[in-house]
Amino acid sequence: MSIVSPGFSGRRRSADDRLPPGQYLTHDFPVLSAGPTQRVTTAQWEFTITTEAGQAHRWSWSDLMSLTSEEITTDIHCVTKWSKLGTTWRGVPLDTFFEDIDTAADYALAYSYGGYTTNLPLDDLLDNRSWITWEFEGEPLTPEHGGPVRLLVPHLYFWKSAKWIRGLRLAFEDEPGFWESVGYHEYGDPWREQRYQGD
Ligand SMILES: Nc1nc2c(c(=O)[nH]1)N[C@H]1C(S)=C(S)[C@@H](COP(=O)(O)O)O[C@H]1N2
Ligand SMILES: [Mo]
Repeated sequence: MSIVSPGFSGRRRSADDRLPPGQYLTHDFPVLSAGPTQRVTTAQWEFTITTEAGQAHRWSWSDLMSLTSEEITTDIHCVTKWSKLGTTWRGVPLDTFFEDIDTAADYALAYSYGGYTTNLPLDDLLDNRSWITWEFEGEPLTPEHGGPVRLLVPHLYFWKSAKWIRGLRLAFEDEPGFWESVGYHEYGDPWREQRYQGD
């Protein structure tokens, strides 16, 4: 299955229309990591969703591989002002993981191997807008770009797309993640240019 996300409509929209305010186009793929590149093998990798009631649901790499995946073509926007158009990924929508999860939580805190965290409203993970991904442009995700598995949330600034994703903690209250706690915007919509707190 191939998914074309909202905002991506191929050649019919010019690159300019697809560039949020203050962003410029890049054709390479910059690496931005707050700490060292994590080296996680697929055998070690595990993904856990913990509900507000403390119930944990876990998926191994082979569990992940058994789920129906799709190809995603989407634009991505980094808060440091680069945007990259028409990137292609393979992944499983978060909706799939939430099928059997009983939650009334409003927020999710994504956490990664290495300790990185980022927060977002649970709704933003659903409705086919966010994916657990392991391929970029048809190749396995490199460790520098978050391999073996990263979160992809292309409608928000790219710092929300946690590399080396390890799990999600669901809660009734919003808890700032790594960048959010040092002044980045809690939501981070590139179209509203929500870079920093107060934007
Ligand atoms: N685990 C982790 N995920 C992360 C980061 C990080 O430092 N650690 N940086 C974020 C930021 S600020 C950006 S712009 C993107 C960069 O992804 P890339 O290195 O694949 O371009 O990853 C995001 N996810
Ligand atoms: Mo970033």
